[in-house]
Amino acid sequence: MLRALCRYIPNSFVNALAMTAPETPIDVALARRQHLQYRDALAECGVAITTIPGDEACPDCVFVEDTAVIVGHVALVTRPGAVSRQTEPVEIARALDAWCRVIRMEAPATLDGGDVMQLGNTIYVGRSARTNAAGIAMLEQTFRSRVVAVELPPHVLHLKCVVSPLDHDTVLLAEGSLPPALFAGFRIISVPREETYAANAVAVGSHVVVAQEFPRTHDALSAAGFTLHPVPTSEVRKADGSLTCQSLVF
Ligand code: CIR
Repeated sequence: MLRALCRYIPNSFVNALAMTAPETPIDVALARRQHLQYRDALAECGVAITTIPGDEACPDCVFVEDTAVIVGHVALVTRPGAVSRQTEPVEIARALDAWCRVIRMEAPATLDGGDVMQLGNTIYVGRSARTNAAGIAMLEQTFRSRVVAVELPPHVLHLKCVVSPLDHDTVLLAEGSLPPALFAGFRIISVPREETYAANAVAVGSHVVVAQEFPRTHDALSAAGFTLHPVPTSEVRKADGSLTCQSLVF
C-alpha cells in the first residue's frame, strides 16, 4: 500500500517564504482546512497517511516534499536550498526511519525534492536556485539511476512547478515551459499556459489530486481516463506551494 507522510501547518506559516509577497496575508485557519481536504483527497485515492507535528521554527515545514527523495526503500533526506528550511529534515528523517533506509545529504550539497521527478527508470532533476551540482551528484550516487538534469525557465521555483508524473509513462506538462523533447518516449498531457499552476498534481494509480478551478486541465486529464480529486490551494499558493509539495508518497 502507498503511504504519504505529511506535516501539520504551524502558526508561523504566515511567514513562509514567497517569491512575491501575497496580496492578502495567508489565512492559517483556512490553510489548515485546505490541508485537511488535501489529505482527505489522498486518502480517497487509497493512500495511508501519517501526519507529524509542525514546527513553529520552520514556517515552510508543511512542504515536506522538499525534504526527501524516496526510491523504493531508500530515502535520501535532503539539505534544502533555503537556509531557513535546513532544520526541517531532522524530524522527517526520524519519521521516515520507520519505513526506509535513511541517507542524509551533507553540505555543500543542496537539493529540494520539488526539483526531483521519477519517471520510469529515469530521475529528472531541476537545476534551480535551491538545487546545486553537489546535490545532483549525491542524487546520482545514492540511486544509481539515469539522472537527467534540466535547466528551469526563469522564475520557476522547482521542476515540478511545471511538470509532474502521472504514471510510469505519462507526464503532465505546462505548455511553453520545458522542451517536450525532454520527455521523448513518454505520453504528454498538456496544460495550457494560462493554467500552468495545474501542472503540479499528485497521481495515485488512475486517480489524480489536482488544483481546483483549472477546467481545461481537468478536461484533458478526464479525457485521458484519470479520476480527478480537485482540492483548494489558495493559501499554499501564497507561499509558492502547490500539491506534490505537501506530501512524501512512497
Ligand atoms: C519555499 O519557498 O521553499 C516554500 N515557500 C514553497 C516550497 C514549495 N515546494 C515545492 O513546490 N516542492
